Amino acid sequence: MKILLFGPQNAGKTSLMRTTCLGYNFMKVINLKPTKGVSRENFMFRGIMELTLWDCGGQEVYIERYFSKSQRELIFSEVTTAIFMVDSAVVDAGVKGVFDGFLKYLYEFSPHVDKIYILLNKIDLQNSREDDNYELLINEISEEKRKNLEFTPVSVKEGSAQHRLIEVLDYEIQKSSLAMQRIGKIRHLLDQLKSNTLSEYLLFNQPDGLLIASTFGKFESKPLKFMTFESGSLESNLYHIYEVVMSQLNVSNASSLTLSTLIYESDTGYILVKEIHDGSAVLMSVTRNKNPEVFSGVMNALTGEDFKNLKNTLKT
Ligand SMILES: Nc1nc2c(ncn2[C@@H]2O[C@H](COP(=O)(O)OP(=O)(O)OP(=O)(O)O)[C@@H](O)[C@H]2O)c(=O)[nH]1
Ligand SMILES: [Mg+2]
Repeated sequence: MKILLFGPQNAGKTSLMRTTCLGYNFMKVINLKPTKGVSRENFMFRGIMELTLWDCGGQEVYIERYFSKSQRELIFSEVTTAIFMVDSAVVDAGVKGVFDGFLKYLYEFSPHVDKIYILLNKIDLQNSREDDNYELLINEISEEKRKNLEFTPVSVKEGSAQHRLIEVLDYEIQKSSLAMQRIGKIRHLLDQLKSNTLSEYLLFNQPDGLLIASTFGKFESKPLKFMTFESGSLESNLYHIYEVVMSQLNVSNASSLTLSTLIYESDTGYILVKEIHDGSAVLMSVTRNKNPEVFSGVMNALTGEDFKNLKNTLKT
C-alpha cells in the first residue's frame, strides 16, 4: 500500500510519520532537517498491513521536480491513500498552487482514490490560522470534487494528527480483505488461547505500539511505549545475573538476549508479557485469578501449539 504524504516545507510530514509509525515522541523529532526529495519507508501498520510511506520533502525545488513531466507519474501513480499537510501557522498563497498540482496529478494517475485527506497542522500554536488555510485551499474547487476532500485541523505536537492518521489507516484496513482475513485469523488464535487458559490476551505491534487484536473485541488504549524491554534497570541486572548463572552451569549456548518473557504479579492475578517473532510484536496475558493451574496453563499455552500458530501467522 502506497501512502503519499505531500505538502509544502515545514508542514510536519516527517514528524507525523516518525511519531506514528515508529512510536517516537515529539521531542525526538523536534530538530528534524528538511527532507531531501522523497523518503520512502516501509512499515507494518498494526502488525497486519504493510505500508510504504512516501514522505515527499516540500521545499520548492522538490515540488517542482515532482510536478515535472519526468517524475509526476512515479510520484502520483498507484496511490492507496493520499494525505496533504500544511503548516496552518502560515498562510501562503503559493501553497494553493502546490495543492492544485497535487490534486491534478493525483486524479490523473490514481483516479481510483476516493478520499483525499488534508491535515491543517500545528493548531497548538497561538497564531495558527486553520480557517484561512481552509478557505485558501478549497477556493475554486468544484462542488463535486469538494465531496472527496476531508479537512481536519490537527497537531502533531499534541497527538491529534497521529490519531487522525491511525483512523485513516484503519479505514484502509477495513477495505482490504487480505488484512481483514489476517486479523480474523489472529483473533481466532487469541480466543483459542483464552478458552484454554481462563485468561485474557492482548497482542501489540512493536514498532508503532498499536493493538493488533485482543480477546476483548474492541479495546481502546494509548499506543504502548516499549521502554521496559530496553532499559528497565531490573531487567539489565537480570541479564547479567542470568549470564553468570549459565556459565556456572556450563551452558555455553545460552544468550541473555533471548530472554523474552516478563511476569508481573498483582493481588488478584498475573500478567505475562512475551515478545514474539524477534520483538516485532508483544503478547500480554492477564489471568483472571491466581490459581497455580491457571498460571501453568498460560505458561504451557505460551510454549504450545496455539502460540506457534500465532507466531507463524504474524510472520507471513
Ligand atoms: N508547534 C508545532 N510544531 C510542529 C508540529 N509538527 C511539526 N512541527 C515542527 O515543524 C518543523 C518541521 O517539521 P517536519 O516534520 O520536518 O516538516 P516536513 O513537512 O517534513 O518538512 P519538509 O521535509 O521540508 O517538507 C519541526 O521543527 C517540527 O518539530 C506541530 O504540530 N506543532
Ligand atoms: Mg520532511
